[in-house]
Amino acid sequence: MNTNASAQTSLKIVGPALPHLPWEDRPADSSDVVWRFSQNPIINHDAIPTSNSIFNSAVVPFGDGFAGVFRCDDKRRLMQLHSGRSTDGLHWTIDPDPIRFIPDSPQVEEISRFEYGYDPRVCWLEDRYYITWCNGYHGPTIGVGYTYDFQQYYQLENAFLPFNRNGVLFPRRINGKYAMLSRPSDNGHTPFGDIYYSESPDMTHWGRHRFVMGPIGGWQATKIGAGPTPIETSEGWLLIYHGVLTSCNGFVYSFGAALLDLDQPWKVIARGAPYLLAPQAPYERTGDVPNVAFPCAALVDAPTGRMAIYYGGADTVVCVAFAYVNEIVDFVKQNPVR
Ligand code: BMA
Repeated sequence: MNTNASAQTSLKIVGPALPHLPWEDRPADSSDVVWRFSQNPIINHDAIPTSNSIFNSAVVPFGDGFAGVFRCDDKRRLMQLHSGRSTDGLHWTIDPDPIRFIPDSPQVEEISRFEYGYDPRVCWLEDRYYITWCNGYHGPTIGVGYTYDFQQYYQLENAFLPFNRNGVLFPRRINGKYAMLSRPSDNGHTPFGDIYYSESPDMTHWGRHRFVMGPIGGWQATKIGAGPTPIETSEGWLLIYHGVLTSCNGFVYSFGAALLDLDQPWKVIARGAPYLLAPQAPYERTGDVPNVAFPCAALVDAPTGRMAIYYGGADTVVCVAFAYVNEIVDFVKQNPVR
């Protein structure tokens, strides 16, 4: 059997063809559903002169190549967002100047003083790239902005009151509304955290909040949070999410997957019991915050189901792992939380 072929499936993936996405076949001696890029990390902590660390970052297809928003903690240890471009998705040129959002309206100007920004997500939705991030406004909440060109960025109202983290947009309207997952939190190193669903008619007013899922034990015992933009499939939305375990040595961040109902995404169809990837490589175990694998983006080639997951390693570097969407869906269905 060719272990590099994706499993036979009738799964349909909604999305563009992306034949040039970064890719490396599964190692011959591996049966893992998610496998690491052999050249990890792809971005080192000092990729720009001012950076202490670059991690938890989001990328999308853009033009002939790729673009993204990167979390760069600077040498003052302030958390900044930077724009980046790449032709192959692996070698990145990161703008040395941080993003400064332009208020989209006079009302937004009132809240637009940049305190800090981290853990960005980027989502192509209708006609532009939306950015959501953890935005400092009297504590962490979900900042929302957009760009057309990854040069000028515009800011909208924060989606929620503090405290909230891990705001992740769905890539299309659901039942006519914009839709977002988020994780209400506290002002510190939150020891709890459930994923909620919220909707909006206009990307400004968010409501009709619904509980999606919470921590359940093991690698996802303490808190969970949505990762990359959910991937639409004929079996439901495939959500990759991080889960946190509290060990004697502090938090351990791994990631796994769940399938959410297409029309009512707060309904969980299946949730994988085992993790897909836990911090086991040296660059996930050692860094500014040890034992962290934190996914913020995924590139998918819809016709083949090949997928490149971008995640931060140990709050220090950017890494990539590969998978087939249909294999993750099968894995979740075959190894569900009961
Ligand atoms: C979370 C966020 C992430 C970080 C993680 C581990 O609360 O701050 O950016 O990767 O902690 O430190």
